[in-house]
Amino acid sequence: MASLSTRIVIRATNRELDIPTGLFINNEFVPSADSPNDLIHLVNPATEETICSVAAGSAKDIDIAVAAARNAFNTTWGKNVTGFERSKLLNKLADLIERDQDILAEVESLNNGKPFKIARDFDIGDTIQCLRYYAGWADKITGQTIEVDNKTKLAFTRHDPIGVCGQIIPWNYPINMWAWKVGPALACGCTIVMKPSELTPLTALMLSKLIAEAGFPPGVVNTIPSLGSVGGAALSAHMDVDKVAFTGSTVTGRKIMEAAAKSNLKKVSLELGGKSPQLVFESADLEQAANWACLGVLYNTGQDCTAGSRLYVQDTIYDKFVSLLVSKAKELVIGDGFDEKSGGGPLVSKTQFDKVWRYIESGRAQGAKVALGGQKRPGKGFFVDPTIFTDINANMDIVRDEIFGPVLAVGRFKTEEEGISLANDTSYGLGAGLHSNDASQCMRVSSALEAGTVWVNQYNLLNNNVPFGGKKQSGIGRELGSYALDEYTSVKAIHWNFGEKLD
Ligand code: TXE
Repeated sequence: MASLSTRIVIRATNRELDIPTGLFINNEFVPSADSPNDLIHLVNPATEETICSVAAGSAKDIDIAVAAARNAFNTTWGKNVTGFERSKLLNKLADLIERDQDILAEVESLNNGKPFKIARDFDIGDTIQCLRYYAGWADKITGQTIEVDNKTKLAFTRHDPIGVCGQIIPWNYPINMWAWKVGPALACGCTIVMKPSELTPLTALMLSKLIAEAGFPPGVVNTIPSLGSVGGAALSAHMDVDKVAFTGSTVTGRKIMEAAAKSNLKKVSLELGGKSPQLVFESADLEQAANWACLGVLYNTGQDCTAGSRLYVQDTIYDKFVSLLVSKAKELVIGDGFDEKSGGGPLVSKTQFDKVWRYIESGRAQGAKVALGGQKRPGKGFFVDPTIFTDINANMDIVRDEIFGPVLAVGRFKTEEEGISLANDTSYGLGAGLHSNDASQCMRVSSALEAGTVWVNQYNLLNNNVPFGGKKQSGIGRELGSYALDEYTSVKAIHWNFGEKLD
């Protein structure tokens, strides 16, 4: 039977840690109710060694967790807790994460592969800010007072917490995605059943422990590590879940929406894949544009939903820009996350590694030219070096599909119209970027690009107070900023008659 915690050793830092490995329900770690022997085995993507195993929750465990969340919603949380209290607890949680920042970053790096320092300073640094940002909102969730037909009537709205939320998160930013979902849900007074990715559940389990330590009542946040086809599917189809929030692939997003439609029509928000374009115009600061373009596609080793994986360069500067880009991309060291020199880690899994290689091979087979990388490394670990393709055309798989690795397809355009049309030639609409020193051009092009986020003279930076989400097949709904609060509240209109009599 699965144990409820395990000791792991982080060799790089000589740290020994007891990590929870059970299901987290009602503020306690418990075994699966009906499949206690089912385990998920976790692998360190830098070494391919086993880290440990965690419980694999079943559909029945999801039922139990949803019942706990419903009970908390109806008793200690939901409309029974003040905004001040929610704010205090969210701030306390942020403080505890800050206290444990190094430990969490080590485990994130071990499980996901990303560099420890990036996990600590950016992923977890942003998480702390995100929770504090939503702590600030918790006591400011208000409706409107609306004048209606005559002086004897008034209408007002309340923004009620939507209820029990299923939250299904991926493996590329395990802690950030946790915070983006937990922060606004708790600020609004919702309760949660969280299903972390089966590849990277460790930090979600550690954060669950901090939920209890912060003093959230039992059942407010429950965590069920589980396979997507089991726990994720059960949450999406559950009749007593009021909302499901998802980040992951477009294929899975479709399944979730279908399950929601076929069950109780729960509210759905989806943050899905992308094939985000960047345009480099001749007036751009080329040095800067190359820096941002590299960050855009290589950050997190390309495992980024907004990865700027298609780059279109104006033909007058094409040759100069491509050689600049290649020389900058070469500088990035992809290596073990605990190696100080690593700017990027391995891909998260063998599956992801094989997928990225299939695309690199298809790029070659379909006639693109390799300007950088494209060679397999010897040895252990799911490492892929930055790879840049040129001489692309619109039908190539590397131009159409989300690869989710450090692979860039570079094309060229003559006119602004052609650049915009190439950029928008995709079924996705998550991110887009443009680099230009012509202000009117920046305004024209940013409004013409079909994406939920457009970066001008930068790429891939997000802020907790700015909304994020996709158009087209990149998703539905918005996370971050005040917009995320709409995803976790339901508006009730109250019509109040204080004078009109019916004859
Ligand atoms: O994603 P999945 P995978 C893209 C990226 C990547 C590809 C495949 O291109 O290569 O997706 O990755 C849960 N019902 N993105 O297979 O399956 C699953 O357990 C409910 C982009 O890992 O979408 C995990 O918790 N849930 C993306 C989560 O969905 C289900 C981030 C994501 O896994 C489920 C990750 C089901 N039927 C991958 N099946 C982004 N937008 O950032 C799986 N899950």
